[in-house]
Amino acid sequence: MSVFPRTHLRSPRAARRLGAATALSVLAVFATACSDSEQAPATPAAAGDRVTMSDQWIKAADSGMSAAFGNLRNTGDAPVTLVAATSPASDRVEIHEVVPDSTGAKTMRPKAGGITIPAHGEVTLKPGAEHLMFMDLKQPLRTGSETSLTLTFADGSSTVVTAQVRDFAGGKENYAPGTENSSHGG
Ligand SMILES: [Cu+2]
Repeated sequence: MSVFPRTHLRSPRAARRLGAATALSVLAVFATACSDSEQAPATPAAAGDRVTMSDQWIKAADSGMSAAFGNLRNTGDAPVTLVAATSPASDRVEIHEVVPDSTGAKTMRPKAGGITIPAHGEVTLKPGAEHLMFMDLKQPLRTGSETSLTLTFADGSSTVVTAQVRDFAGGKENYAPGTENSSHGG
């Protein structure tokens, strides 16, 4: 059965024109539907809402440097990258990695590009591996106290966690570049 009853069509030519117009309007409807769906995509949650940190702790220290560790888990469907961290306990917090230097000794340095956590994956920050370096403590970090830590991701979102201060004697790496002689738990 035709969409357009014959009685309304004066000639085959008119029928063709009407058919073309109908096709265009159908296309227009599809185009509208498409652009509507583009305007309202399923927005992925901010990285700060998808990443959790567990077992987070920071090494007790009287002054100078210290380091924070813990388990970062990404609950989302896309990788996220931790690009910065801050804490009221330190003027500056850096993301560090530990690599062997030319003599094979463990040396830590700022990690270029930050730390990427795979989709539905996790990364463990631990002594001798990636960690968050507190560069200049504002006051002593006493065992049993805690400090907050703000993690910022590549999309600009962030999350705040509370880290326990713990005694820790291991993880003595040198720091490169610049202060090669300073050794601390990192
Ligand atoms: Cu470090």
